[in-house]
Amino acid sequence: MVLKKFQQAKSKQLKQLAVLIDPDEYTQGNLPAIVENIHIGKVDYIFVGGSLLTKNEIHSCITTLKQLTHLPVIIFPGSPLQIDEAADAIFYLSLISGRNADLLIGRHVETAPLLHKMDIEVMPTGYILVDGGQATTVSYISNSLPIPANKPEIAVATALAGQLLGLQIIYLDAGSGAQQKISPQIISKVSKNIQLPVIVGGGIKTPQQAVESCEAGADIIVAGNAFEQNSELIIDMAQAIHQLNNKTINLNI
Ligand code: 1GP
Repeated sequence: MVLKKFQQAKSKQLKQLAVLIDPDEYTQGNLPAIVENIHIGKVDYIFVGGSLLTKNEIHSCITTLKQLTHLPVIIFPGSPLQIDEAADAIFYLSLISGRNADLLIGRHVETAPLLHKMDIEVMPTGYILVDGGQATTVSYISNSLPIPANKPEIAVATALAGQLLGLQIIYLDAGSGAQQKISPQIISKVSKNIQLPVIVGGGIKTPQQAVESCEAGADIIVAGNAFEQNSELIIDMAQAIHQLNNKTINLNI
């Protein structure tokens, strides 16, 4: 169970890395190379999806990934069209930073009967967009305002509401390709106030930024864009996170 893995790592204060694969960018031709670096780096998870996909490639992308790796493949769906039983799990996203009823309950009602019959782990997730310095595809497509970057108290209140509603994961996202990643201040305040695993993504481009986000309280770092230019960066980012984990393990001995 993927959620169990998130919870177990958090309980041991171990940080994890997920690589986000955009099915518009990867084909059967270039997936093996990125998966090779994912394996060399000992990455923990592969997320697949996007706010707007222009090609109908999600199924072939997921089935190719499942042939190439035993790592959990988790759908990060931008729309119900991205549901695919070939994946191990799906984030059942509620966009709790927004006030778009469709993304708070409408899509869930539409997809629940289908998901209920599928052999796929459904993970209730509070999805929180934070302003990353420019309009992103996700804020435009979701027709929702991100939380202002200088208002951590709103992010904390939103995450707490998600936890009280029974969601199991909080996903803080500045949006793919964000100019500015989410600040350590927001990550730290949110993670100190909730007990759920916290995923942080959007605009994380360097190992240092990943480490900074982990030190602030992120449990899982997700990055995608940066690896599209340079997939070897996966290895460096994973190593930086593993070094942080080694320090934690040594402290606990
Ligand atoms: C996934 O938005 C993140 O939630 C990924 O962002 O593509 O900027 O790494 P990047």
